[in-house]
Amino acid sequence: MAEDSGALPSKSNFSEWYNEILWRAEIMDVRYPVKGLYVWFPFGFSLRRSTYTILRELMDRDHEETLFPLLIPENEFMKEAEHIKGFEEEVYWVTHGGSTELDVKLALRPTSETAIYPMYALWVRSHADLPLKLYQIVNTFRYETKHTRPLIRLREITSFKEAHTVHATWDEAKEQVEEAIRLYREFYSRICVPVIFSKRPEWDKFPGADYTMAADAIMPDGKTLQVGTVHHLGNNFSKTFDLKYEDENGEQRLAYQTCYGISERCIAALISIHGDDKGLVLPPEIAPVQVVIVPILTKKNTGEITEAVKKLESDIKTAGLRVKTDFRALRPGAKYYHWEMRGVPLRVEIGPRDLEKGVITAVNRYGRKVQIDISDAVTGIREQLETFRQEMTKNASEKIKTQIKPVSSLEEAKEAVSKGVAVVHWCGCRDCADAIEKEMDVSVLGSEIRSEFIEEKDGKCIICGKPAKPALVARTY
Ligand code: 5CA
Ligand code: ZN
Repeated sequence: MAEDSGALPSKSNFSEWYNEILWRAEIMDVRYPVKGLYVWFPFGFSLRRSTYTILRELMDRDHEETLFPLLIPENEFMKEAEHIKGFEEEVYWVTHGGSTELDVKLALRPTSETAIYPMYALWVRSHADLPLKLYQIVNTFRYETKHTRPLIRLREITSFKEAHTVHATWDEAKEQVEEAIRLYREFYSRICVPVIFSKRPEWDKFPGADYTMAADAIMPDGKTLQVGTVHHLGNNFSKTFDLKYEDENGEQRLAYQTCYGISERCIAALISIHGDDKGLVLPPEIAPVQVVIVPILTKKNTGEITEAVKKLESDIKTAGLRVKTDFRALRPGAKYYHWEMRGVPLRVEIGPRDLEKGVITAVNRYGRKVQIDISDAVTGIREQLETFRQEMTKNASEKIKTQIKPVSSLEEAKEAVSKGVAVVHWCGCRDCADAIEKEMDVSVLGSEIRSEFIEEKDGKCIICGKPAKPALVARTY
């Protein structure tokens, strides 16, 4: 669907590189004629499917999957004051059925609290119904006014995984927030994307939440991308939607809630952090094609090699790996280029000399070459894939370490945010955050940092000098 001609712009020009790779690697087509809406190419959709399979697997451990309607009646949407304030300007409204004006306007969900919680109020009767943990993977709509970008800032978020839980107490909901953070950490570690969790400042929390914990990834240009959030909703929504349960003593009590979400931004982060000048670099677990076989055919050996290739392909498939053989009438170099662009972790070549020696040549996406005994090829291939996954994780950790810098002055912070995240001491007050943000084009992302890369050491506020905790400061997407 995309042409194989022309080179990718260098990744040092990240913005151009990003736009181009989505097209060349057949992830998204940006030519759909509505701003902020994009089309998944089948190859991109396959990457989405394997990525969301992991997310589903993690959720399915102790959540149940559900599916709520896309449309939310205006009266329900307008119940929770903070929530309305946060989303009012971002909602698309359905006002007509044909030419008939609707009695009650319908909102396209920007997120599903106000669709789900009226039903939760009907479903939850007693403490025996708690905790309740459901999730859905759906599209949501937000009329974003900032610059839209494929996979990053969408007006139709196509892959919104949202979980909504109900608990008997505030503390249990807090424990669920911690559990969700653990799940998201595991998810991001499975797709080899390092994330930093922190607590968003009061003024930046989710509309209607008690507090918000957010996961940020650092993009190659040093800007951060919020790739997931976990919200403690307290009893703010349960008050509004009359979500109560009967406790052990027969008394009616308000429930406590959490919600947490991840969108296709996870794929944007994955592509951006690992891709290189040749194209995508994908972790084996989610690569649509895990192994590509390129036969090196000569006139004399065509039959023999074709036979060996077919046997190998069938063995790899039987082992449960996603494999493709490229028999196209192209130079091997053109095939390498094609599959490197699509991030295939391992390429296997079989030529006459390999056959003579009883081996196959395996080249991973970083270009490292090894020979594997053909008689036990599947074991060798599995080992290579696992080694490659470890290398991807290591590379990402090394990269992020260079992008995080503890600083003790505004001058140093300015320098640090040109390359990544500055870790400053901040007292937590709004005035000091404003002062930092005014000084440079950044956001104070939050404190209470959860990251193996950052030390949680007390200090003095970089602005006012009062006792302070470390906080993340960065330019953001
Ligand atoms: N109801 C809560 C939890 S599901 C909620 O909506 N939280 S949110 O607004 O923070 O969105 C969850 C995540 O979706 C964000 O952390 C962000 O990673 C992603 N997201 C938000 N807006 C967009 C957008 N316009 N395009 C792509 N991803 C988005
Ligand atoms: Zn201060």
